[in-house]
Amino acid sequence: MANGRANMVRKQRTSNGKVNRPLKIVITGPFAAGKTTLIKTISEVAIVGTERDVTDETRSIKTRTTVAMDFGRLSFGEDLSLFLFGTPGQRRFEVMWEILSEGMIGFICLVNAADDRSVEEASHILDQFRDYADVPYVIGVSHLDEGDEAEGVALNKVRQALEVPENVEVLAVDPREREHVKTLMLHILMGVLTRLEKTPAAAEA
Ligand SMILES: Nc1nc2c(ncn2[C@@H]2O[C@H](COP(=O)(O)OP(=O)(O)O)[C@@H](O)[C@H]2O)c(=O)[nH]1
Ligand SMILES: [Mg+2]
Repeated sequence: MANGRANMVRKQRTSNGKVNRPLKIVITGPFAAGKTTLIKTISEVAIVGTERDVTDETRSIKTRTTVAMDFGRLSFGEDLSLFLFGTPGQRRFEVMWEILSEGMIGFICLVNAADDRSVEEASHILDQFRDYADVPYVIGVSHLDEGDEAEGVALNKVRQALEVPENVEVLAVDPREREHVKTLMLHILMGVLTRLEKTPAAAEA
């Protein structure tokens, strides 16, 4: 395990000699928020997932769920790639959250705006992830097409419910739409790059 992880985050040397490493971004959020869909939409490699049939009462919501993680990759130019790790949403798989958060340089928390329980659960997940590491994050609000509120109202409700600080973005996203997901990725990337510039030592670590 230790070895596998070391390989996963090992530094890459690019053709111009610059040392470079893949940046790990975690996609978290409650059950059925759209995490697996988001990674499938944007990943350049076939997603490596661990979905299994749902066996409990949530079966009516969807029939497959992530039990360990989803993995995908997204590159920007030659020098920059993001490794995307999607977490399971259900609390009984919570042990995976901390493992997946190790070494992350940012995270996205997705929340289903059409479901109050999802917003409640996101609040708990967000607290956990803020605890794991002090890294930039953005909130992606999904299922806006299913609610009856105006987008601005729904986004504000989520911001308040999750007590999101003013400097953190709460963005609308349909995880099925490539352009939406790309925009979300650019926002988290900007947050990460801004943070790295402010703390150059962290970039060398
Ligand atoms: N209508 C609608 N469906 C969505 C949206 N986001 C995700 N879904 C659907 O919700 C279901 C659950 O998504 P999934 O990616 O499995 O959720 P996960 O548990 O967070 O991995 C899938 O059928 C998605 O297509 C959205 O913004 N609008
Ligand atoms: Mg999933």
